[in-house]
Amino acid sequence: MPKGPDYQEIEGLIIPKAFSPKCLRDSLRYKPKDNDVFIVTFPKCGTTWVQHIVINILKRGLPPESFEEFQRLSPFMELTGTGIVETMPRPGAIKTHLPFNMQPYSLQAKYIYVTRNPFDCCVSLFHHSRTLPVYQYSDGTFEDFFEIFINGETEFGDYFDHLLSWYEHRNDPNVLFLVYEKIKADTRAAVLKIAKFLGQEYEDMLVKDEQMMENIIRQTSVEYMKKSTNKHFGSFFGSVHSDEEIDNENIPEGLKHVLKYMKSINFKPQSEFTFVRKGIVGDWKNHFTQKQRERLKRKCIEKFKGTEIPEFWPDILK
Ligand code: PPS
Repeated sequence: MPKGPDYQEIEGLIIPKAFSPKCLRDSLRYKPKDNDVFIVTFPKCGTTWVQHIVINILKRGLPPESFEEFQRLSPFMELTGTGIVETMPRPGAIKTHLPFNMQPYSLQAKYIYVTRNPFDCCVSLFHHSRTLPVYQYSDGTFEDFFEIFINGETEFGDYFDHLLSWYEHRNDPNVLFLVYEKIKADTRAAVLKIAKFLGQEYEDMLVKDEQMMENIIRQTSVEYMKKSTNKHFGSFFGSVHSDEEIDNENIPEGLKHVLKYMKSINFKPQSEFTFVRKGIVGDWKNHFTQKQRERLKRKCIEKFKGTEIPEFWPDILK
């Protein structure tokens, strides 16, 4: 039996064991407001990057200043719970990792879905699970993790079902469907597309102000985010919080739950989290054996049959 990270299953969905089951249940029942924007992904497909692009656009060229501000403007609903989502400043963007059939959905809300090739996604989720202590997976092997991934048994379920569930909605007027590798190849075009989707005034603002556009591209680059975002995440998750600190009313319910969970597993403080890791296309080549490559490729061919998805990643799936 391959050993996976510490997970739990709530309402048929696999989530990290550190998450509050109540927050997940509340999230599944959240009623979207008309001006809600959601950023939806399978884990490790470019969520944090697109969250930062959206925040930089909404803040008219300024990046988030702290972890707390980032959370306020773009909470991860299944993690934080719905309390902070109900009261967050709008416009903002709510992060979820839900497949379409579980996503709180309204035609009056907007959804940005981001996908990434499954090879790099698998590698990225492997490192994420090994690095964050809550998964108790620091000794996890890629060999084991690969089996969990290809069997659709990682957090948030099966990569392929997730992608296919949203692919069907790629042309809906309230859905913007993005591909990580395409954002990487032409970030400027992607930023403009996202701005237009958020509202014509944001696209006009960027077309008029070249300096703002350049600032946003720089402030959402992997080099910039490796420094700022990793520091922000480390400032919150890197230390052991006292009971009084956890009781602070400004900390969302689900984050309190995670902080308590971290204490219960004797988490050791660490100053930085490599949440933003390499941010490149093709790191999978440093991890996959030939056999693993062939198996995942076969699965892609079978699952993506009859769709245009293979065209997203011609180099890998040709
Ligand atoms: S999560 O936990 O699901 O929210 O993770 P997510 O943000 O979706 O994915 C993390 C991967 O995205 C990379 N990343 C970036 N790539 C390019 N540019 C920027 N600015 C950027 N920010 C984050 C991050 O490094 C993870 O990929 P890997 O391959 O692990 O480096």
